[in-house]
Amino acid sequence: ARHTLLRHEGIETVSYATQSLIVANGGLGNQVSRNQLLPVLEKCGLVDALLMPPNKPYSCVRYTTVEESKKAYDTLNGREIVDDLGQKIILYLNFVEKAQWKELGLQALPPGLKVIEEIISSEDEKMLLESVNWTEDTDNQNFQKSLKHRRVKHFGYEFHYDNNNVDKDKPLPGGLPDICESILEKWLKAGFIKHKPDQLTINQYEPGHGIPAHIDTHSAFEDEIVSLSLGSEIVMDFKHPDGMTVPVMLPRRSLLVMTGESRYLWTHGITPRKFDTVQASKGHKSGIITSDVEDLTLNKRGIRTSFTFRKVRQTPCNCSYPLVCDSQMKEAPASFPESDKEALQ
Ligand code: AKG
Repeated sequence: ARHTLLRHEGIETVSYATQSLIVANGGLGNQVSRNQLLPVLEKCGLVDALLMPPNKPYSCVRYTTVEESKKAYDTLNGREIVDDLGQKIILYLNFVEKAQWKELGLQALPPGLKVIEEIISSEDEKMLLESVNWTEDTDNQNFQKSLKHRRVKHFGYEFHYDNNNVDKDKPLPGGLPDICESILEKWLKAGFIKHKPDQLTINQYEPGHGIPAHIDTHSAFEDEIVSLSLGSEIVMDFKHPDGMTVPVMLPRRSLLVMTGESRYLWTHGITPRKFDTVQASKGHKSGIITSDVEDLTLNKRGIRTSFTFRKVRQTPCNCSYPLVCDSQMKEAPASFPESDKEALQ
């Protein structure tokens, strides 16, 4: 374990006892949560800090005294624990000079992005979830498909994953479900949304499911795209073309509103996995998952159903992001990744 850490992560372990230990295999990236690891470590002494970096298979613990960290090394090195998936893993410990982790810069939500919490009541949530009939067959007017990593259903217009667009001349009969009407009216009146949507995609994600990172085709939909999270919270990743990723918690019953830069320039996607890395102290409140490694843990995903509302665009897009705008480019960009196209063939 010592050599692997050194080689891949640039972590220097030392052969003498210090207050701090690297706990290999005891990381969020290994499905070991803070709630699980901390009590194990605390049996050996007072823990001053436990740093759990996102997606890494190790963590770093600092005890208040060297005696305590020595005790942890003697009792826990080579010890078996059970991870959050019920699998046995063996911890390997090594002393390090300092428990530290290079913090990423301060993060902010992508410009134009908002998460409005508690936008609907639990009763409305139940009603909306019960209104989705997943058993209808595909002859039905409202197109439904099982993609590789989720189930989808379209209303108003069918979204074609092969060309990432809608057939504007062929609206689906029936429009949006009646049940959405009063909810959308309320949001318009309250100023949460600016346009009345005419297209709805319902996605259902089991734990382990996801959606590839994508930008909704500019020429297909107007600026404002909103998504209602039902049934369970999830972390959605927003990526800037420069490579910066901002993970954002979408709580159950919240509305994600993407406008401007966040709608046109940043991709959004959900990584297919069973656990999300979340802020330990915040509960499941919305917003950025920061890189505060002293405050991260794992959250088991549940079944999430999202209602994504959009307004079909009738004129070419003239946004300020021509490099990613299919209306302003000679060749159409491939905005939805191959994996979804394949799943539909
Ligand atoms: C899509 O259907 O294109 C989405 O991005 C869905 C987003 C969501 O599940 O909230």
